[in-house]
Amino acid sequence: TRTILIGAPVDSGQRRPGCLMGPAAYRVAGIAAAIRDLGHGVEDWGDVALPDLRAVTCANPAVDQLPETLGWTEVLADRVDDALSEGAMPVILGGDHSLALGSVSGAAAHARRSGRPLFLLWLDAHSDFHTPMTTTSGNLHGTPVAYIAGRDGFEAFPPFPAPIPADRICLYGIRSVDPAEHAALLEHDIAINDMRVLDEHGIVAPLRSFLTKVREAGGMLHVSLDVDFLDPSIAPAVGTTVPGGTTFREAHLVMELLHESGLVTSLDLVELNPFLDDRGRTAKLMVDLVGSLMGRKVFDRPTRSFT
Ligand code: DIR
Ligand code: MN
Ligand code: MN
Ligand code: MN
Repeated sequence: TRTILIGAPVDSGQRRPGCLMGPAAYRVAGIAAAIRDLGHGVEDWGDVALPDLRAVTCANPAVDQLPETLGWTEVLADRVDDALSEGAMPVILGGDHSLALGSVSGAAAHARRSGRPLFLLWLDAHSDFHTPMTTTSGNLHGTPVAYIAGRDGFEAFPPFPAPIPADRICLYGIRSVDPAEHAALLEHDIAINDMRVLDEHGIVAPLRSFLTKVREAGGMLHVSLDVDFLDPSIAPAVGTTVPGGTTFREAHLVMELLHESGLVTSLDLVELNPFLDDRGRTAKLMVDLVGSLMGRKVFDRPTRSFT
């Protein structure tokens, strides 16, 4: 696989400074070498820059840093679309989760042109299903899934290219959902694999069933990995820790299954706040997980069928 690293020093989707240091932390933790050592091509396109801001308004006065987030959305959509158009797999080094407003837009634009359906796997403690109209925190990192699913309330943003139907979206690992998100999720047919589901069925079965759908549809698959998908005891470097996250082995198993599926076409690494890290351990763990997603394993196993 040819991979392209895209640095996204996005810090406008929440109010705790530090995510802008994420791309540098991933590079220091050796992300390029980790991928290259597995036999893949790696190109680093550097960090994207924020374009000149446009004046935009939003009916909800709580919304924070809308012009900045809009600027990042436009530039990242373009860059991710470019990387996919070169036949490569973009890996977006975040940056807070608002960057997915742009990265998934780029993937969706590319999928539409190539005539393939796009699927979304959201590995996160949060559902990120607010619209700019329903958010109470005003932090736009809590909104990308709603944008991607085509919900109303994003009039300040470019129309999402070919919104992803709810049955092609899989939320995985969630354990913190605000009341307005909860109500909206119940009206959409999104696969909600909260921690209760994963405790009861294990980490493998729900993922395999989603991957089967992707494969049968000949789809592209965008994976968005939020640091808080992981338990805070192993991944402290995130502004919004939530107890009860996935363990080291569970997270690696998810990555190993994703590798075996051969379906992942683009990847976000989001919400790493290196200022909160403990001697780089969270950055190193995220790089390690990327290694598993790109094919690192102790012994080869026959590729499994997911049915
Ligand atoms: C929280 C989002 N529900 C909010 N929190 C997130 O502020 O709307 N943290 N996404 O990662
Ligand atoms: Mn372009
Ligand atoms: Mn998130
Ligand atoms: Mn989160």
